[in-house]
Amino acid sequence: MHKKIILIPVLSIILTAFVLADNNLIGVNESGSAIINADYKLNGENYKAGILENSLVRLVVLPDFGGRVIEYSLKSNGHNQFEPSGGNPGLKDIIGENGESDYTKGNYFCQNVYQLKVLNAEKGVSFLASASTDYVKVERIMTLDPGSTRLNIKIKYTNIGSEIIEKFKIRVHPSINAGGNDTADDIIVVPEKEKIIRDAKENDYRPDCGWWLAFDKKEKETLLMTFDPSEMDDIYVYRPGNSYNMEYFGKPIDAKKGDSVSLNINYYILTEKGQVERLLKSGKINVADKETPRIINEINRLYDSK
Ligand SMILES: [Ca+2]
Repeated sequence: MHKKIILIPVLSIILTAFVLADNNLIGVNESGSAIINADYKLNGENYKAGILENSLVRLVVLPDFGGRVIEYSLKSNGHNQFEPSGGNPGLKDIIGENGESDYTKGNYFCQNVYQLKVLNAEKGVSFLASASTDYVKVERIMTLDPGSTRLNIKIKYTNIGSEIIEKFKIRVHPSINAGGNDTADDIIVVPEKEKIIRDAKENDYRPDCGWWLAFDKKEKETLLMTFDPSEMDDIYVYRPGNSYNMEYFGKPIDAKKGDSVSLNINYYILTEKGQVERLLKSGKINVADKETPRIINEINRLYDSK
């Protein structure tokens, strides 16, 4: 008898969610929801969007616009940590139809149409965005964990043509604005083992510490990215003024048919003093031992600054 009483409210919640989503809701569980073909307006244009949500964050992917992640926002205040406007918005793959990474040449995946589907994630909610040419297949899996702001992204590029592709590598280009609007308040912190770098300007940086972050001084919000340094070749900041990129490159290989390159990264949106410290001390992130206390003190000081 008790089981029936418990089931009724659960069912009504699921049915309500279906109605609200106009029948486009194709995945829902206790961790969150996944919607495809939602209407989405960006800079005056209409798009079809995929939307992943959990209790804390919302992720919006535009399959027809290069599979871009155009929104990674906190639900509490709507602050989108990716920059959705400008000439090359959101997070996207910079790889050409022949597998090249030079953006000045060729036809780019980030300008083309992706397929988007909902995956059955072990936990959380998950999308796969994919696109192919005759030469290259791009796959990007994006997952939100239950009850966490963590966004996990697994990217794989595969040579599906008959020719060898030289210096085949992952290149991900996110246009970033920590804390939502106003990039003037953002500090980009990049750690390197041998020289500790703060408030990064345009440059290449060694990826040897496995993390970097952008911090909005006014909103007290941090966008932290973590990665495995052994998978990463280069991290790069470009900061012309109104928006900035924190771009990254995987290790290059000379890829023959069937060879793949891949990269696994995590983003976190952190809003409280001490959260960066806890993550850095959790042992999942490599930092130079001698510098760890100094890095943590400096990050905590950012939260205390006016
Ligand atoms: Ca900002």
